[in-house]
Amino acid sequence: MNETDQMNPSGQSSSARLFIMIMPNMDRVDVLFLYRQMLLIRRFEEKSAEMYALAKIAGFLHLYIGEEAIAVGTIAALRPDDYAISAYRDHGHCLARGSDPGHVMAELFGKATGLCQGKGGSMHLVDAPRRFMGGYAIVGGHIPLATGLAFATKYQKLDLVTVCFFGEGAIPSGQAHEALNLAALWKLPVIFVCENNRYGMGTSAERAIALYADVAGAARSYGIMAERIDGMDVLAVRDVMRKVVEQVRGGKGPFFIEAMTYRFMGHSMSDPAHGHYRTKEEVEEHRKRDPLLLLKETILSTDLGTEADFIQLEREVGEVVTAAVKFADESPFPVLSELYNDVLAE
Ligand SMILES: Cc1ncc(C[n+]2csc(CCOP(=O)(O)OP(=O)(O)O)c2C)c(N)n1
Repeated sequence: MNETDQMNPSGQSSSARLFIMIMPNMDRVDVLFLYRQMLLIRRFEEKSAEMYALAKIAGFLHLYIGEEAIAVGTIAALRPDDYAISAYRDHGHCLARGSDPGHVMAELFGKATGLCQGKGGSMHLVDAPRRFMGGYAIVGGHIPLATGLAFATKYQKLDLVTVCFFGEGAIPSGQAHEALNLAALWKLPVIFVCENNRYGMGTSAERAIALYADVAGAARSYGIMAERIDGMDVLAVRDVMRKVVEQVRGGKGPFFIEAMTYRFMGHSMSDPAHGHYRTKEEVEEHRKRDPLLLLKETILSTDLGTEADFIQLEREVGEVVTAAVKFADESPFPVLSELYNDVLAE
């Protein structure tokens, strides 16, 4: 705020008021909440990487760092009873849906107190009470599940939407096309959110996907409405999603979002942040549009928050993540007989 700015009775500067008139969906509580959710995912995942290096977490660990704005912006537009489902890069979606960080960390540790009693691990988080219907490890394998969930809610005449998150690498797969076809044919209330981070493991989209220049074109070819958005800008994601959710809930059929993003880390913990398939310079270039940085700049420049707010949020989130690790570490491993529970054998 500059010296000539005047404060209005609500404590906002005139420049903040002007911005709010242009972007009526912004208020202090909202924007700080969005920032907190992204910060929680970021700090939780940084801590998971540390725990992986200490061998507290086994198996695969795929981090979502850099892509947080998509999960947070999208889920902010949902009702608590709507469904969400995602692939193996799922910690961010699950935390954004409101799952308890202690139970999520315990699941990564393979502990009995984990979201799935320690039997799912990082790639298979499920929190049914929060309508988070899972992380799935088979690329594109959950897209038909999302279509099925949407079919079930329509069949039961419920006014719910299902959001399905997946990477652009799923688009060339057969099941993605079958699912898009049925969703379009039956006008199902499903929103496909393609998180286009430009790489599938160590292969760039240009080298693997014929439609890489217009991934959303796959959906349009089935008559599904589609839009490409900036997946690094959480406010843009949330505002587009609010309109899309309203439209889909209103019975207009499915929608496809291609959210352009970038993963700052390697594909998984076994891949260095910038392997042989991309340069350090490219990663650094994208880091300039870090979603946390972008939102922080907006909040400060509109006087919706101060440096003190960010210090406070860091402290709060830091405590939550520390407590999550302590909970996971002190929890017991599942007993051996648990192996035979939750197993379907007919
Ligand atoms: C059907 C299938 N084929 C191959 C793999 C191995 N695989 C794991 S992740 C991955 C890349 C997927 O990239 P994308 O869908 O863009 O998601 P991202 O990892 O970039 O989030 C591949 C090929 C798999 N898990 N499932």
